[in-house]
Amino acid sequence: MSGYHHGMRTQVAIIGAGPSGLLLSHLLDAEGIEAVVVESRSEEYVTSRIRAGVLESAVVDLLRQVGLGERLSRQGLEHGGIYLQWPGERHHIDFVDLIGRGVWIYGQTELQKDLVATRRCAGQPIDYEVSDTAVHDIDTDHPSVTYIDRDGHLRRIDADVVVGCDGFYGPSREAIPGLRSWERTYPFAWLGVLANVAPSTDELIYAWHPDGFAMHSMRSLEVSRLYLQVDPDDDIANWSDDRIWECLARRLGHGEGDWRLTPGLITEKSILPMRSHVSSPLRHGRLFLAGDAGHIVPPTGAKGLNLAIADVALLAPAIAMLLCKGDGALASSYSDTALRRVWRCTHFSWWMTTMLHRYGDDFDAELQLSQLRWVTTSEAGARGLAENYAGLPLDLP
Ligand code: FAS
Ligand code: PHB
Repeated sequence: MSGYHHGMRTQVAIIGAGPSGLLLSHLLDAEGIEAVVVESRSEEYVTSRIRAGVLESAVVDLLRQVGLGERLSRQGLEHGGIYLQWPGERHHIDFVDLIGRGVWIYGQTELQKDLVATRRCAGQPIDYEVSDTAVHDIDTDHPSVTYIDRDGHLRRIDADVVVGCDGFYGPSREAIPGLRSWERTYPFAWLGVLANVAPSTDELIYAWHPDGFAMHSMRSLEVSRLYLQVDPDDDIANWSDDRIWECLARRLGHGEGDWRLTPGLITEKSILPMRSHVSSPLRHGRLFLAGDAGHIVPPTGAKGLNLAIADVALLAPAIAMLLCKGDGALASSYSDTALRRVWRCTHFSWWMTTMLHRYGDDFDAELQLSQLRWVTTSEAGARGLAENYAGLPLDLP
């Protein structure tokens, strides 16, 4: 390939500056490995998009171990469990009582800001607003990434390893020959809102309702994050703020007993699809996939972000062993090891999603209510939910 404005040489070329790409670059830096990150969107976009909100305790432990826990510990909210609800009943599942650990509420936007700041402090640039990103020669020990930078120059990065952290719509997954994929699209979507109002609950409420699922989450003691089940082809233009609050109040049990939902100023609202996707393998030659590039889960189990972090926590030492010691054992086992956790979290996310969302017929509804009664009254059932939700240990080398 000729005619490059600038060629660059590095050890690891990372496509994508989301949480997986930036955390991977941070973990590689700690291993003394140089990485370059290219990103198609702007810094402002990647640090402001509203996404996940829950971090597993093992993930928080990891972030603290690698120097990313200071603001999280100060601003994050430690939660000991969640509420499961259906009309007339609300039950607390106490994770700490059941399995000895809980979760943290810390918006993905906040983690993203921490990651961007850390990479800037390390003097490691991120090439934002690139286009036409492509991977090359992944079957050799000299893979490369080409792209057009924000000034319109054709650029090439020669590397020892390329990692696709480019999310569901990035190019890296398609570069893997013979890739196998599993896909499940659910017959509903989530309408998500961010509101400048103190949460009406101390911990997250997941509510089954005949009209559809609703959830009350939060980002802080001043900002609420709430979700409604809607039709997959619904349009946000159909949802006035009043209609949203009325629907949330009904489904979350406003007025049942002494509980009230306090409405407030909605600052963001959008509809996001509900689907599962798993790709295999997550490695071919010198190309690895991590995070949403390799898998997508419906957000009902709060697993997407946590899975992305688990992938790169596994991948960083594997790359270090490969490049620093010439030992490819962990690199060879990365895909199988990561996919075991991906399928566990995919199953749990499917389980939570199919238990809590209103679809199917009345027979399905009775099955869901029976499952909810069992999970909230059986210690074995509650422990199973707690273990999966609060996070399985990170099975790191
Ligand atoms: P990301 O998608 O975050 O990052 C990939 C990056 O690659 C992006 O910045 C993208 O711009 C970049 N990229 C793509 N193509 C590129 C190219 N050709 N060249 C260069 N860069 C490229 N998870 C939860 O746990 N709970 C939730 O409530 C939740 N809500 C979500 C809501 C939405 C709308 C979405 C889309 C996801 C949500 N998720 C949620 C999942 C989300 O948090 C992901 O799991 C998480 O962002 C995964 O991180 P990454 O793997 O880094 O992928
Ligand atoms: C969120 O706060 O955005 C959130 C929390 C838990 C979920 C999904 C989303 O299961």
